[in-house]
Amino acid sequence: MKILLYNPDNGVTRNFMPHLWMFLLQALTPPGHEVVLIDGNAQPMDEESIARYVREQNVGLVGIGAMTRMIAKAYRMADAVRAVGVKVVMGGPHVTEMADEALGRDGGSRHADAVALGEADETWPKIVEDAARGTLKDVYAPVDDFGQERKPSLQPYPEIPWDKIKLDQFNLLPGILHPLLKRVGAGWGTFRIIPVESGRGCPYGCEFCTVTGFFGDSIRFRTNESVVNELLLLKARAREEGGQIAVFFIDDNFAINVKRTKSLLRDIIAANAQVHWVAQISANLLRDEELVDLIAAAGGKWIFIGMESIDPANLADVKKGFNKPGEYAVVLDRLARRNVFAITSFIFGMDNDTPGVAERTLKEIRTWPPGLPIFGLMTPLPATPLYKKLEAAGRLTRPKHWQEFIPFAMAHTPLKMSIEEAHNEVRIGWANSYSPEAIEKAVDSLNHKPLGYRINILIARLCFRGIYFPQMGRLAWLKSILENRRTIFKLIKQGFGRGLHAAVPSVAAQPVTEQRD
Ligand code: B12
Ligand code: SF4
Repeated sequence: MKILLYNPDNGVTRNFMPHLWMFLLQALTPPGHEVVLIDGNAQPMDEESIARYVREQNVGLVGIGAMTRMIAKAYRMADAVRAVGVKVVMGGPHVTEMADEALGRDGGSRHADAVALGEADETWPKIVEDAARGTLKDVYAPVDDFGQERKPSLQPYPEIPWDKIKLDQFNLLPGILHPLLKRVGAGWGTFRIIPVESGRGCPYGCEFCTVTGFFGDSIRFRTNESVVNELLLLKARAREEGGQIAVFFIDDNFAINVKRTKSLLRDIIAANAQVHWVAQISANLLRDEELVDLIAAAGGKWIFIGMESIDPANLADVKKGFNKPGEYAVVLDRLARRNVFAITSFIFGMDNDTPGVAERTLKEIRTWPPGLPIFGLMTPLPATPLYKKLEAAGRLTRPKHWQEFIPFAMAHTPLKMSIEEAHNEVRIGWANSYSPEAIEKAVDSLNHKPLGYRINILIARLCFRGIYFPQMGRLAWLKSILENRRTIFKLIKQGFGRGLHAAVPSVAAQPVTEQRD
């Protein structure tokens, strides 16, 4: 049977990274079936084209995964596939919580023939076999023989054949840059960011987050060996195809067990398996100097920190009181001293926020080493404690906001400001952090740092501005490049001064050595 695994585009930005679930399920598919992956962010498709594709390619089963914000598109694509008589199974965080919606049991129309609840590592082979036999069931739940929920241990973990998988659709380097990159030299034919997980689960239970409910509060880890082998495979692939690979450790809290993280990082270093990587780590875990040393030595370049707010009352309100705004600056300095950048994520529209919250936050941010601040709105995702609280209080203004997804739009009214005011605060946050002046200031303030480090933040800022300001397509990119030409030319000038080869950081092909001031 030919199986298509499809992830819809998010309609706003092009994701910079493919989705892990597809590669994982592909690796877990029983032998005898062919699996094709299409990520809508890399290969945009509409209803007509997916229907045509499954007919022409004789696809026997389509698996669709989606987050809440892509679910409306996912349903439309599923409807188109089912209309040509091909079975659809859906999985992922949204349909796990809203299975009745996907199956048309809530009074709406049916979109999926089957739904895979929760983690599907163990149910997927069964789904494929049932589909091949024509005995697909409505619901597949990860349970043991006694009907108790069973979470995959991640030991053993399937080997994802990164050396063989077709990754053509996931090259981040636009064709327009190829001639320039050829001048830079070998090793820049492709640039891919690959998702890798080292563990699952988070015990913290922040009120707005799906993770504790979905993956559970006990953490499961892969063995160090299996993670290291995966990195070595990726590194070898980058070398073979004359390209660059960076890794996104998608664990929700990569250092949740500091002792284990340190041992993994030591093993990465010992095996010379360093590639440049990004990981999410909460600020409270970055107090440990040795951990941060190891992060830098093992290839860590960007750490995503869910700061959420600089107001302790807001943090306590959403059960994230373990974040201490008073120590944010120290943590960021600790990373910056090792040339590790921080992606600092904030949420506006929290219940203690008042107009002016963006400026108050920006004022703090300006005192920190430059990084990548990002701003979002408090969003009640289905089945989270936040959703339940707001629903019980009658505060949801768009209870089924995902059915008509609007980017950067609230679905409830915060207590101390209006919805419009909250939207405005987010606009102020982005406009002030990603204006050409702000980008120039950030790059200039790093004049004492290596050129590669400054190029890194320039490219990252140009990419990240696309999360909020529409930046799809060549014209939008060209506009952004023109607006930032002063900063770009400054760096190019310095680069040619030193020789461009020396200036452009190689991402994967060389061992990463710790850079200190
Ligand atoms: C990496 C990541 C991203 C990446 C993008 C996704 C990517 N390319 O990988 C980035 C950083 C861009 C991102 C952004 C956002 N993310 Co995000 N992200 C994640 C993260 C950390 C890891 C995803 C992952 O790979 N997990 C590991 C895999 C193995 O798990 P999985 O995807 O759930 O798949 C398993 C099952 O769900 C199931 N399954 C999944 N799909 C399918 C399909 C089929 C057919 C079947 C059978 C089974 C199946 O099988 C898999 C194996 O068990 C998750 C949290 C998490 N731990 O999952 C949040 C998460 C998915 N993100 C979330 C959110 C909210 C966002 C944002 C909206 C945040 C924001 N406010 O801006 C944005 C928007 C994304 C967009 N561009 O539209 C939420 C989604 C909740 C929801 N109900 O939708 C999550 C769960 C985190 C959270 N705090 O709650 N994200
Ligand atoms: S926000 Fe981060 S720390 Fe909080 S529960 Fe979710 S994954 Fe855990």
